[in-house]
Amino acid sequence: MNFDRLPKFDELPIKEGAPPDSNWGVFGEDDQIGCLNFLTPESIVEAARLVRKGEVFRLDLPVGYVDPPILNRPPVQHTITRFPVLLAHDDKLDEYNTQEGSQWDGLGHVGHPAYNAFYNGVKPEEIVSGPDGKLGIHLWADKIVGRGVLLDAFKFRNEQGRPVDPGAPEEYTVADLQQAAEARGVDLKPGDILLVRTGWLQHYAKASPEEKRRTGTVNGLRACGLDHSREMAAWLWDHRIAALATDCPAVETWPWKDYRSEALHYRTLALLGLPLGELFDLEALATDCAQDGVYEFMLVSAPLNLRGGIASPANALAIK
Ligand code: UVW
Repeated sequence: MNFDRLPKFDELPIKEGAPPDSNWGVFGEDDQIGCLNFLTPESIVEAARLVRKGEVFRLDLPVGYVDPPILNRPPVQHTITRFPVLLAHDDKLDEYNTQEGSQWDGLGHVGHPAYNAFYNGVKPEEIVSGPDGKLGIHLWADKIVGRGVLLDAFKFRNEQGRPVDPGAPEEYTVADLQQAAEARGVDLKPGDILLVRTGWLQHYAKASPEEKRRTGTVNGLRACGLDHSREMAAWLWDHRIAALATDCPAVETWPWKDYRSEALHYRTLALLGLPLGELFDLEALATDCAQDGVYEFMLVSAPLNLRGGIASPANALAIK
């Protein structure tokens, strides 16, 4: 597919009856993987060339690190069970929510309330567990491999003398991201898996137990993030970003300004089919990028092969 021929954001939608600012139909009537279509065999081969020093960065937090998990999700219970006959053990995870920590939001996670639909017009009743479930996370099981790029927006804003308070719903704009890229000589390319460090996770690491308890609740959570503007959606689409992940809880700020129509979740997951990664651990990677001045790497993520699944632990590695 020649991505240059795809419509620009201002030319969307291309399909009659599709919502404004949606790319529904661009990757096909029945497409279910959205912007992951930007990842091609050629881009995977290119990404492999970015492995130069043999360093591997795990991008997910340990399971159970965010304690309690945010947005009232239950904490996972891990027990080790003893095998009856052999000297052997198994694991048992109870109450495991695939979004308890570092995670991908699948395209069945959030739909657009104004259209009562998910990406590409999928209806809520089509999102079901099992192989017939539309937009299931299993469709990504072998898809997320490509060139990762880190923008350390938190560091950039600090250096600018315009620090962001990660524990408040303060926004990063398109201009912040664009300038953070330019400051480090990063050129975005079609098919990039874009990682944005917002500073939220290093803030959370220093929080008191009381603050962490408050952070776990829907009403108590306060977090910085990307702004939810039309301009942001346009910038992501026109750069042909394949997936976007950050170190904050919702990619965009929390609480959202408008739960009815304006959230970045609606603009990306529902209207563009752009996967969102949340609570990615970008700390060690950001330190390394600052040291060697290289902000690109191979990124490999193998989501759960859960048929009809809604989301997945990130299971992500950046390899330099
Ligand atoms: C919701 O948007 C409800 O959750 P998350 O921020 O985990 O995607």
